[in-house]
Amino acid sequence: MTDSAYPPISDQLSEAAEQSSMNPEIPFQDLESAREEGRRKMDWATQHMPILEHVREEFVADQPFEGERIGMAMHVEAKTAILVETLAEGGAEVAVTGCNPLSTHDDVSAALDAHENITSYAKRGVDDEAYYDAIEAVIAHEPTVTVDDGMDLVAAIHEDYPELIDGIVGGAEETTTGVHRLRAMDADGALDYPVFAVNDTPMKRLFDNVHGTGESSLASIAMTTNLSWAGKNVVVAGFGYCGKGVARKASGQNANVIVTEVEPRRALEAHMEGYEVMPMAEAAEVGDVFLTTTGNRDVVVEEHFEEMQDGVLLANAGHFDIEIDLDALDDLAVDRYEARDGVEAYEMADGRRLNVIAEGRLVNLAAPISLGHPVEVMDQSFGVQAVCVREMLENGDEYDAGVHDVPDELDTEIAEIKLEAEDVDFDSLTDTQRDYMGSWDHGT
Ligand code: RBV
Repeated sequence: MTDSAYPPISDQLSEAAEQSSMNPEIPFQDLESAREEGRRKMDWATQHMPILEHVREEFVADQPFEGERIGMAMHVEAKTAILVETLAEGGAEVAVTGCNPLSTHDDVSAALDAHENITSYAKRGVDDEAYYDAIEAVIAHEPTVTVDDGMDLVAAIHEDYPELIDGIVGGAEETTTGVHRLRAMDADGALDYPVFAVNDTPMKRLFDNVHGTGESSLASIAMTTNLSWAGKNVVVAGFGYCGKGVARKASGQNANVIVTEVEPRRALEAHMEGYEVMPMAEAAEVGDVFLTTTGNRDVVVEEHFEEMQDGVLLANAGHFDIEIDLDALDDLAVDRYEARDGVEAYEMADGRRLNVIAEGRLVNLAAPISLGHPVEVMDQSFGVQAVCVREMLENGDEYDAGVHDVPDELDTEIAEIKLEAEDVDFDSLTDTQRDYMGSWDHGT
């Protein structure tokens, strides 16, 4: 192991507990009760994760990860914890930390850290320095496989620990932003080991990005504000898979959905779906809620804040907190205060209040009451992650450095496990049909 002094969550919580009689804000009086609560959350999640249960049974029997070290940076909460345990029970030593300073559940992190093959460094509310110290602590385990959500682990290894790359078989990336960063890195010739683009599989994107982001973002905003969607003008920035999900679910909650886009075919698609499409400069004047899903920076900026109505809600569902220009908003504000848990009101000179939810960070995970995507969709995404790690370790030689699509048969395997668990039967091609689909010499 390379050097890292950053302590695992158990040490951090034990120290916090010692001080808890002085600080009533510390939620867990002792490490043991934190672990029990974390385990309770995981027990609930696992009841609704038949795919990981299936994969776990296979891994326990086959021990495909014996002797491997898996480094992970993901949202450390109950569902992710089931993935982490599944990999550990397949024989790996796993070191894990968060991929967002606000998405960790400390109790779950503590429960994971109790496992003999797992070290968890994830802690909620860390500053930038501690966030990166924890990433380094994971890297200090010298992983042979990395699993990222957002690519911070891959980036830190390439920038600061390139000597470890020879020992890394490969990696897997969970999210759109991470895959985007990886592809940019690959195009620059700077990515030195193979990484699977888990995000881009049908089993991830068509469910997690669409339904997961749609449901959990809207639920988090509703619970954080106690406000209704019905009759609101909801501005969805970006009509990618996440934006489509948010738009569809908001529409289902009786909101009037406005979409902003920069890509002509997506703008047209949104228009043909029946949403209003307009530039953000116009949407700013009429929106009640603004939800960014673009993955790009500076989507809602000063000129937009100046036009917004009193009381608007601003939230981001993209991976990083760069979509809403909070520095500019802060500069415009004459006052700032916490209007509710997870809601920061910025008061303008003319008295208008613009309310930012979860500090402009990934709202479905970073608001105080957020729980991330629903369990069922994460079961699918993490099922794909699990078989990708297996594939990388079984057939790593077949993958050159760079970004790789997940082999379709792995994605199909996960779909079949899920359909069987749901007791959904479906058809298969006859031989004649298969021949027909594979031939070109038939016409009218
Ligand atoms: N995501 N994870 C959760 N563990 O509760 N919820 C969402 C969870 C993932 C999702 O797959 C998405 O691609 C990514 O978070 C964005 O960081």
